[in-house]
Amino acid sequence: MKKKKALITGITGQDGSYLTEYLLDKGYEVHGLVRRAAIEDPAHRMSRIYHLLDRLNLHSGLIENYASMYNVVARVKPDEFYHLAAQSFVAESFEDAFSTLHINIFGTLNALSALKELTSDCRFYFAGSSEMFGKAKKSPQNEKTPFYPRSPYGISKVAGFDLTRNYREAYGMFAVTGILFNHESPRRGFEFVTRKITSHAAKIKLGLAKTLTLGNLDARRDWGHSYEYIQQMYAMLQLEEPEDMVIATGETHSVREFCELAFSELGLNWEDYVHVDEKFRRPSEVELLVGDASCAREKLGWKPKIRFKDLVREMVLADYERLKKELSIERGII
Ligand code: NDP
Ligand code: GDR
Repeated sequence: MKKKKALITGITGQDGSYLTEYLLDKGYEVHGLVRRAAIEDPAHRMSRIYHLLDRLNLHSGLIENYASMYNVVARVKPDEFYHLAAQSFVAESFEDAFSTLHINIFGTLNALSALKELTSDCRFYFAGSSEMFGKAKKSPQNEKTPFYPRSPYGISKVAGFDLTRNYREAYGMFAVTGILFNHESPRRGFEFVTRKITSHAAKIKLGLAKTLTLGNLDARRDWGHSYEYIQQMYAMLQLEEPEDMVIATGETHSVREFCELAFSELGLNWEDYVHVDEKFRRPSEVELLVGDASCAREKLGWKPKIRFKDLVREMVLADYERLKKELSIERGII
């Protein structure tokens, strides 16, 4: 049987790397769109997929450039398109709203437009976000909750959601948005609060840092595991009918709780090390997110297996082991 072809943008990121492993295991031919700089420096800029490089087909390009997108889609003619690339850091979107809106909105429009022109039977997944709910009037949030984005990032994702729906309705394309709540892993970028906490806790334990400075400790998020979430992206594209869906655990925890747990895993008391600095606060904050994923539970059989405590433990122990190994190499022990 002919192999199915998947094209992934954002393949070098947290979700892209897990999704690639998952689809390769399923026998897919996997293609990825990456920035040229990544191809020039694979060990550093493609570290999350470095172990898979000989099984992948990479194409260089920028999502915000229509010619890049058109050429890649024309070359690959994918059966499934996972559009994960984005300027994904909310805090950065306040610093540079123009780039965030440009990359995220045009990236999505370019993908949809190229598919419509070249291969409109391809199934399209758009990485929507719980940040679209923002200052939600109701908790928990589900597919019917009105959007109230609180950052340029959130606004860009609402635009992507609307574009995806419009291409589905106007051109009959199988185009869906996964409204995913925060999901983390040992592959999470260091700028996000979970990884910032686990990497600093590990550094402090090993004597490589003395303190950790954060912003709003009271913010609450619904944190799940990336590896489980990417499986729902795939599942959404296998449904008979296209449908937008929330993926979440239904539990919410504060940044403070995350700190407490991460430090205590290493036998430390977080209050001895964590400081607050206003500079890490956002001009407009999303205080509380918690998802109602009953639709995904019914249609996809979604049920999170990795709970909050296990997620924190996995992340902090992975950082601790990684740093310990790096230290040993540096000191010539191994
Ligand atoms: P990451 O930040 O880990 O990855 C982002 C990816 O996008 C990277 O591969 C990056 O490439 C790529 N990228 C960024 N800008 C461009 C560009 N201009 N051209 C080409 N590629 C680009 O994000 P995640 O894996 O965590 O998230 C995946 C998607 O899901 C994102 O769209 C994010 O907004 C969304 N999302 C994430 C959630 C989460 O909790 N993780 C929750 C909800 C939505 P490079 O490596 O070169 O920088
Ligand atoms: P978020 O993730 O904005 O939810 O977006 P992030 O981890 O950056 O922030 C979560 C909450 O923690 C608070 N916070 C801090 N955040 C960071 N990064 N650094 C700090 O020092 C700090 N101190 C407190 C934040 O104010 C916020 O309330 C993530 C991204 O993956 C998006 O791409 C995705 O769409 C959403 O999750 C769902």
